[in-house]
Amino acid sequence: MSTAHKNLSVYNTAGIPDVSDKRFAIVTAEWNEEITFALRDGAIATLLKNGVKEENITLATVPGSYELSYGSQVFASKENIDAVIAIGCVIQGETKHNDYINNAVAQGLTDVSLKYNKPVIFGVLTPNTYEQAQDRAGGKYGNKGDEAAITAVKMLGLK
Ligand code: DLZ
Repeated sequence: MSTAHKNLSVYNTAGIPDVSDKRFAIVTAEWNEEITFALRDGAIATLLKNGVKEENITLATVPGSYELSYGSQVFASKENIDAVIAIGCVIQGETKHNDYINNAVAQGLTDVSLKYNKPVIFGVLTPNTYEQAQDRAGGKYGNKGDEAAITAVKMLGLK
């Protein structure tokens, strides 16, 4: 998890590729939507700031983070999508649900990325508390949506 030593909205601008013709899908989980929609806003703003055209950003939602893998696969499998950003927020509760969801999503997104040979970015917060989520959704540690978006942009530079 990020700390005071790593603001999620600060990134190295060296070597950012031209993504003016690239098409992105952002798949956002509705659980903890005050957090996830703030992450999505950050991701959109960062894509636009780095030259992505608004019409080249497709938005979709899924009910919860567990559904991000399938939701991402729907878009990664499309020829007209170059990269997918999966956004969610799984907060630790009284049970171990967070471990199961986080592990499944991390593995699922990796599988989709390798299967379709496209960047599929893990824009999922995994905090212990709601306050920690707020800190990383535009709060004192920046916005993980920004980090996810610039990661997608930079990964396209590898292709
Ligand atoms: C069930 C559940 C719980 C307890 N917590 C979260 C959470 O913190 N964040 C999140 O994105 N989703 C949560 N979910 C919902 C699951 O991701 C999933 O949508 C349901 O288990 C249905 O498959």
